[in-house]
Amino acid sequence: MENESLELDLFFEILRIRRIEETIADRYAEQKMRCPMHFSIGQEAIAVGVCKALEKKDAIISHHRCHAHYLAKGGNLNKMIAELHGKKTGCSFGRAGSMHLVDLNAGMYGSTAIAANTIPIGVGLALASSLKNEKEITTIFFGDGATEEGAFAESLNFASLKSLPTLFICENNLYSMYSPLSARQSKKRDRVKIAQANGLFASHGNGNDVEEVYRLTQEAIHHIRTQKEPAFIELDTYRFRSHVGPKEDGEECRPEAEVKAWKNTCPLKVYEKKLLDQNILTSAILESMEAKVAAEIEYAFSFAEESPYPEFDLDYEKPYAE
Ligand SMILES: Cc1ncc(C[n+]2csc(CCOP(=O)(O)OP(=O)(O)O)c2C)c(N)n1
Ligand SMILES: [Mg+2]
Repeated sequence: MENESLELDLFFEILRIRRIEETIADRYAEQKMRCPMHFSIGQEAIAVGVCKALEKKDAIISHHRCHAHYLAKGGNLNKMIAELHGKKTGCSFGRAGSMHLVDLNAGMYGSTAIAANTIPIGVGLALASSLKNEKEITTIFFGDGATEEGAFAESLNFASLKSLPTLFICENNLYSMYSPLSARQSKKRDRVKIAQANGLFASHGNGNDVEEVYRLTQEAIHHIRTQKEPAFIELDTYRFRSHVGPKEDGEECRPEAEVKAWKNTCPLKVYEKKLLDQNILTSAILESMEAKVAAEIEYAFSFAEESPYPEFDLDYEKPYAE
């Protein structure tokens, strides 16, 4: 959408991703989308702020919670909704589902469900672009839980050793499934320091503040381009739904007060208020944004429902992306 300012662009993207995921969550019970889903509701500002600072030719790679990354990078919404429906018109021809979104036209190189699995794959993409002397940056999105895997440490070391144009984005939502960070990592374990100790440029910020995310990403990209060193950013955030599935805080064992406090930092609501107070956003603009998104979502769902299922075959040699 053509907006009049960077702020409105950022706001629109957060709103769009929120409404798309809310619609998927609301319609999940219809059982037309049969794959497990991990929602990014509450965490959208990271995907939006990071991807806004990237160029179209830059690559991203994601993990099981990938809808927001795919959409923020410019992935095709119709193909995403069709993929969730298991339809032939999906971005992986209906053969993959929610955790394996890919859109090479948008530089979205895919996602997989194995924790930390895509971190070394992203470093491999950066190695390829470095060997070919291309200028693309590869951004790897992963969670706090993934930083406990050996692949994370190995990837930081290799990217740094080979000066690869890699941007590591850790979305710290405090939980790995149902386990809080305090039950999994020492209080003294500092992921920013781990990245620095491996030779990376590293920073830490508020992942629910889209302007801060955008600024930190721009700084990191500047560093990658000028110093030829990879970068790492840890961004604090919180998911508003259950680990998997559309439930609102259902069966989560998360303290009520904690959930409430984080909901007060909602990246959409807080930014909406800020922009309204600054007269950058008006209720008329908001209304037209909501209408535009609603029409886009309605079309995507009709497209998905009217699309055919793929023919049943077990030919695993076929590609999973165009
Ligand atoms: C190697 C591996 N171990 C365990 C799992 C089960 N699992 C699925 S999602 C997840 C949580 C990952 O947490 P985090 O990386 O913080 O991402 P978040 O879900 O919080 O976005 C786990 C442990 C897995 N998919 N892969
Ligand atoms: Mg997590």
